[in-house]
Amino acid sequence: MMNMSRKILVIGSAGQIGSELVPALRKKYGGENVIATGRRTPLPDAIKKSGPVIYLDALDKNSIAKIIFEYEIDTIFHMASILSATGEKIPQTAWDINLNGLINVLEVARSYKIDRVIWPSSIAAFGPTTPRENTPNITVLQPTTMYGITKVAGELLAEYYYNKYNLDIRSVRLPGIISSETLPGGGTTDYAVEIFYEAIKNKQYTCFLKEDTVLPMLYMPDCNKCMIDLLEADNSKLKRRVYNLTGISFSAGEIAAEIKKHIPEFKIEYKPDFRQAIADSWPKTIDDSFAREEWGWNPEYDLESMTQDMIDILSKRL
Ligand code: AKB
Repeated sequence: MMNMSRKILVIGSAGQIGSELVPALRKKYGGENVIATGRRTPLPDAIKKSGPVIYLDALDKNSIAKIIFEYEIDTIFHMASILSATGEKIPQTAWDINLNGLINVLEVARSYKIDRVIWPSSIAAFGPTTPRENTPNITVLQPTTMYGITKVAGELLAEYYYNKYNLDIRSVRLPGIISSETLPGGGTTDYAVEIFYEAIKNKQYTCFLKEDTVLPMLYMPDCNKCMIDLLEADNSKLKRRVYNLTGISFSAGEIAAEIKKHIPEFKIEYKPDFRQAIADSWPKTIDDSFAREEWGWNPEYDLESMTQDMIDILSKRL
């Protein structure tokens, strides 16, 4: 049964996912019941106008506790994170924000008896020693990026807090997210969003990954669906805290070809940079059968329908 009376705190509401997750949650649970927070990046107007907005630094445990107390929060989405490419430039900061932020949330959540915490892991938890095709849920986790290291440690913390303190924390290893509202920042899969903006504005894109680089991706409407389905999943059906998850796997060349069907003049060139090595250490395709079996995960978009939707939305806006 869906709990419609949640009081939800979203940490990291200005990010690529947060900026679309907050409106989706407000639509479902009511504007006043979803508290959007940010730290530095301004929040979109739509979020400012549709419900409460507060400053929050996840590194400050007391201010998390204050919001939980004042707003009687029972559910937390902890979305604030430094992504893979930025993480390689500032690894110590990535560790600090990603892991100290998470443990603060977990500590406050357990002491305030929070009903549920959702925290995304990533395909970055995998590394070069992981099988790259149809990567299983239970497999080798030896990432070579600081971002990936924080995700593996975070996954272990999630299991630890669940087993030791009975804190109901749930996680998915998100692939690259493709979205039209907010540009991603500092990730390796960002090319799959930038390519649409550049194709529409300039009819040309220089890709920082090689043409045949295949990565798993997910379109934002499916990502929102995933977050809400995971939140509402019946705990008795969940046999683990962390799930593999995927939408569509394609290469840089394949998405470029799909865009060309809509914008025939579109030209792409490939100039791989340091992010190529990160992409090469991640899976190409993911086995998400546990998510499908245990909480009914079933994405809607394929490469064709996602491309069509992105081009429709961005052509109107740009
Ligand atoms: C990144 O590219 O760093 C992220 C991710 C796959 O977690 N989008």
